[in-house]
Amino acid sequence: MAHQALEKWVEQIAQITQPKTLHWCDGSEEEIESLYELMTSDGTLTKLNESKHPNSYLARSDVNDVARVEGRTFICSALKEDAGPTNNWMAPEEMHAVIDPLFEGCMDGRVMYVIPYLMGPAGSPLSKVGIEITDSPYVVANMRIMTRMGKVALDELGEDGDFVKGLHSTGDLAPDQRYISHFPDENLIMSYSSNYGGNALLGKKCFALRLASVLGKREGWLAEHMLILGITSPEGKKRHICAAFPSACGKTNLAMLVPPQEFLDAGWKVETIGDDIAWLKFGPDGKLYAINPEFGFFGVAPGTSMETNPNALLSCRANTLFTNVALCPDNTVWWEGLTEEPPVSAIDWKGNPWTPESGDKAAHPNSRFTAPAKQCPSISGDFDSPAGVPVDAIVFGGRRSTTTPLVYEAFNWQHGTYLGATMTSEKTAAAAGKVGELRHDPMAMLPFCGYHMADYWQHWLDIGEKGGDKMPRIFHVNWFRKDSEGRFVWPGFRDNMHVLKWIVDRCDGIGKAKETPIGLMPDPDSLDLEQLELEPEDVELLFSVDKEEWKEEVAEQAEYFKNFGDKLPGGIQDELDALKSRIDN
Ligand code: O2Y
Ligand code: MN
Repeated sequence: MAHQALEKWVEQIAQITQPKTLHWCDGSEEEIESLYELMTSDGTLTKLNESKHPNSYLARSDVNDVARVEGRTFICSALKEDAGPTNNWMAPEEMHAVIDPLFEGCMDGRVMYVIPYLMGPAGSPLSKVGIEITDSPYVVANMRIMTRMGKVALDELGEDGDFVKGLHSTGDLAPDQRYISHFPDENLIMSYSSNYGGNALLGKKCFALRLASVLGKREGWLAEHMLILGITSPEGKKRHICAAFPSACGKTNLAMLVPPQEFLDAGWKVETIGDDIAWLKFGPDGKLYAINPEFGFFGVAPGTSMETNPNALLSCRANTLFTNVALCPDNTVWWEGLTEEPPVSAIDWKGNPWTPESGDKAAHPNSRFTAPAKQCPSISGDFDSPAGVPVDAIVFGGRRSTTTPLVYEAFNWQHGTYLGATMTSEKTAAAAGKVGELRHDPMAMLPFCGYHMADYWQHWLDIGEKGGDKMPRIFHVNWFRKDSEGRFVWPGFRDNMHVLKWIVDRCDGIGKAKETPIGLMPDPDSLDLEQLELEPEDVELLFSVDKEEWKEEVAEQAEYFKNFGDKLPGGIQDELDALKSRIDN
């Protein structure tokens, strides 16, 4: 028996959008082969060199459609108050009045694809079903990599299961008609006039973070912008870490970290469960368990190389869709940072001839690879586990050239929530705004929290209250501290393993820590940094807490919290007051 509410909705959308045909996606090989054939013959895709990139393709997006558009992303809750000061809000009826007419007849002459997809492993109590309706075969191909698509999702849905509705149309890609709209009360996403990434692959940021965060608040769980990794010690003890970082902080690299040789020799193992999103729910034993709701990686290409992230590069060798990277004469791909030597010539992301002398970027800075997660050499055997993995530690991070030490631990869950709520990062050249300027990005959820940020912090406090002493420990890291000459002091990349080991040691009750005004910090010798050959003054800087800098930090945090008025949770205010008094004394 079919799911009647689903069939009715699909019929209704077809009536409105008037496609020439309707196609229910089953996720089969035959289906994707025919879509790839269609898209190569109409020029949407270029087939890549079959021996070097088997079954892989290159797409170029419209030049005005190359990234998520926060300015045109809306939370349409009934009350403005429920979207809060960090989201764009429009009343649901007002947004419907704007966006519904855009969908009228918008699929004329096009195929309407119905994509059933599952976020999370089959049979998991943490997983949820979404249905995306789209007129873009490129979106279908991406969704097939990024989610568990087709029959598996319909089986999970059954005859009367709940699902999140997503309606997407390419429109004519006009930026001023672009709307990424979320209707939490209707479990509905409507996206118009963009075919790019987070704007169009509705399972990712729109469902798995913005709507899921609202569902999590209602149902007592957390939808987080976090990687998930597993670390196994030489003794065979496995620990799991979820970590949230703003963009440009090396999140994908950490998710796929290859430990330094001495750790490998000693028997340490790091495994990847997720690179971007984690759903966390209480298990039957009262601990928090995490799943990665996604099935693939939508990774940023520039800067990815065998040196910076071999596991990412190996993940996208085959069965991969590249978007906005450069095309080499032998039909392989290239982007800035892939190799030291650029190709002698290429076709750039806009489709124009390119040489290194041209001075332009060959690949767009936000160019991407969409690759199956299971192709990652470090993927964990628990990736498909319906129960998820027990979370031992949560790590927050940011890019700070001053003030914030390499690593410290929160005193408790409430203090840890405060560390997440006060996350800041310096803007890099890739982000809009002045380089170096601080941007607040609480829990790295600023663009992704689907409701009032202060209510979200309260939800974190409530979850902590419920979990009691079974909650994960919370840490803060900063890989980006600079010396007076502007040089990064910490080598980063593989050597972040030294910090992860201290975190794991803390979870095991063997890592030593001392109390400081900002939290619990390691003695530098408990990190065993000998191999790194750091100068003593570098080590001192990495672990220093300068009271004058922290006085400014606290004042700035207090100023930031004014944006949330009397919605600011008491627990967060208490932590601010306590930090201020520890710094002042
Ligand atoms: O511009 C986009 O649509 C991609 S943004 C993105 C992609 C993968 C993982 N995270 C992000 C992000 O913005 O956090
Ligand atoms: Mn992300």
